[in-house]
Amino acid sequence: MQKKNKTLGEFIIENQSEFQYSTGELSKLINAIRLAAKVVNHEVNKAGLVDILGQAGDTNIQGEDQQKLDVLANEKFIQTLKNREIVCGIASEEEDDFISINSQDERHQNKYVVLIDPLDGSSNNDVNVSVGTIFSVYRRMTPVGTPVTLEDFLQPGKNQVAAGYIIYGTSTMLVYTTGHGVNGFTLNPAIGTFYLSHPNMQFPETGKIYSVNEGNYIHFPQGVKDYIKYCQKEEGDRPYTSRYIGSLVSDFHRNMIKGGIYMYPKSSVAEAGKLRLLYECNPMAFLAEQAEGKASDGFQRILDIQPSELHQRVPFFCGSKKMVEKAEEFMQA
Ligand code: P6P
Repeated sequence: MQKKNKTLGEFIIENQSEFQYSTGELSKLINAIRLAAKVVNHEVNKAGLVDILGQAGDTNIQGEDQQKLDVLANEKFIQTLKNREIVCGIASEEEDDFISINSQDERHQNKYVVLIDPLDGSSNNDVNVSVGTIFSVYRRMTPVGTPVTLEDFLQPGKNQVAAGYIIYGTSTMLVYTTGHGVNGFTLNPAIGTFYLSHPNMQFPETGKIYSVNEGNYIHFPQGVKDYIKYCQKEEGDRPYTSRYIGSLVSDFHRNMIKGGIYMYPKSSVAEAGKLRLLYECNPMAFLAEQAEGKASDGFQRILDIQPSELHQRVPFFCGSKKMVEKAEEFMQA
């Protein structure tokens, strides 16, 4: 068990050898994310004080109104990652296409691609509810020395080499994995340092919280309706508690600590659900499995899905292993 109060920097150095292909690249990559997280955190925390709330007057490829903080978070993460000589490409929820980053010497020597949802749950910005950044890291598939291609981004989630989120909540935390468990770091804003506060985070095997937007109930498949009624039935350790913040990172984080299941199913009005496979479901699924939890689309493991499009959506069931398995039983009945 890792000693608490270690700084993120110390932790990265001590665990450097665990990162495949490591030649100090993990440090640069996570340090880039750490820096961007502190910049975005500063903006999110003062958002109520300056004219940065509300619409940026544009919409993203999802057709969603871009919040000003979305745009700022997107710009900060892209710029910070660009400045490191290890990222050859970035895909973002806020960018229609992927961004190719040529190494300064134009020799395309950078080895990693990063996919981000720069500010997930951003519709909560104006009402002071927690939001988060989600990131996913792969080693490129195409040869080093050539420009990055779409193939480098359309990898199944099981190929991820690192993934995590920053949650801008009552405290700001960076939670990530490189395939050796999940560790949470809390920011001390007074000195701008992240400290290891939640070593070896794990989902309880089961729980009593279910997170789903029940406003969509009438549109859900019958299996989802039946599972929700199962959660609400007075029997054994049920009824469960319903908790849904409308911010995936916040619901996921609470359920990982307390035990629970998060669901964003497909419906008659959203044939593939709402969440995006590449920069929401895959990183959260990697974290879930590394934390002894489970993540599926109701039928197959999220991390096994072969992506076909950059912004494709998938149904998402994620959390305590036994709760996801029970939901799958109802989906597959
Ligand atoms: P709905 C935020 O836009 C998000 O992607 C997740 O963070 C959140 O869980 C979900 O969508 C909320 O969607 O349709 O329930 O408002």
